[in-house]
Amino acid sequence: MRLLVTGGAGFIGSNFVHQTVRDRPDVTVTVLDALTYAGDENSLAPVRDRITFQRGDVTDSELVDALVRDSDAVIHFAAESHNDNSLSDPWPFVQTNIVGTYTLLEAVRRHGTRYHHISTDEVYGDLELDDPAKFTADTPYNPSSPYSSTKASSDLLVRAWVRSFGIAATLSNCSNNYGPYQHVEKFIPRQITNVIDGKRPKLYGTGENVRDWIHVEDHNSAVWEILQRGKIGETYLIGADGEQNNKDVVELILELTGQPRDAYDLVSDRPGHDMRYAIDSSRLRDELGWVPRYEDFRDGLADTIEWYRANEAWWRPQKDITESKYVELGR
Ligand code: NAD
Ligand code: TDX
Repeated sequence: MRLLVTGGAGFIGSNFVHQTVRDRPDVTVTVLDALTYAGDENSLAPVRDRITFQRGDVTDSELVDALVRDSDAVIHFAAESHNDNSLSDPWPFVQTNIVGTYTLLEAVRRHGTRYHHISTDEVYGDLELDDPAKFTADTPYNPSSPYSSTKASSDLLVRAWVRSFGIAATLSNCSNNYGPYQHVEKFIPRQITNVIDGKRPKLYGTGENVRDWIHVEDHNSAVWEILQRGKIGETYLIGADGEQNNKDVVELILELTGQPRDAYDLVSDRPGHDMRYAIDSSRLRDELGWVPRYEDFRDGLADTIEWYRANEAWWRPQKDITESKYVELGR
């Protein structure tokens, strides 16, 4: 199989490429990535001689057409992915997340290529802390931020292209990922690298907000199940029953790094901050038999902390510039 992976130099995409090269020698991987501030070719260094890397933009229709023509399937990870950035400047989110998806869909339609769309649970909005409900594929879309609204828009384009043009697409909406190669702007790597630097973790608001954590390897194993055995047109929610509030996550990072559990700062809240996400992944488990491997968050987090300690050369160039953006935001 010839697989085109967009956003393969980002966090989840690079882990997907590593996993694919490691476990599926019959698959030929081409990565299309614009190498924005969030993309790093070094994330692909361990597999660089086993893949083809094409630097380019998913909104470049000529380039996308040529790459899709030569592929059997496309996994579309590329996106602007950080909520805080989308509040400061929404335009790149509209361009990459909406126009980029449109560009891929049109190429897939022309060439009859199998397409899998990577999306997020944030399209469903948020839940109250005491709500027993979890998100399912039938939960109405209700995105809160410029980021999540552009992801929601891209999902709706995919659904319309399936129904109107009959493209062979599946969608997945996953909860918060953690693991190696995640940019230091994101919550868990930001706090781990703060502690490594002798700085205090920063919790938005009161730290009560809940995220449903999943290890990136589990997200990617689910994507492979869906690509191979998912029903065309179907949406699968990916989650590993990993609900934790932000305060508990920070306290665990402090404990695992030998710091006092209260050595963090509360900082100003993110505008429009979603309170809670929670995924019901029973369709994926029941229909496709998927099970997560990383069931112990504490162990997965400890491994991730070790990875950031061992790979300072990978994240160090991004750290100061990222923190200076947060200083401007007062967070
Ligand atoms: P990331 O920001 O780490 O990586 C995004 C990658 O896309 C980068 O390599 C970047 O260079 C590339 N890119 C950005 N704009 C591009 C463009 N116009 N053309 C080509 N490449 C471009 O993001 P991530 O966390 O790995 O997220 C990957 C996907 O998974 C996104 O679609 C995101 O919405 C989705 N998702 C992420 C999470 C999470 O917790 N991180 C959870 C659910 C879904
Ligand atoms: O310094 C911080 N302190 C803090 O308390 C940062 C960076 C974040 N937070 C909070 C905000 C959220 O409640 O931690 C939680 C996680 O924040 P992010 O890592 O920014 O993730 P989130 O906004 O939940 O979105 C993530 O999950 C869904 C990804 O970034 C998205 O791409 C994905 O779609």
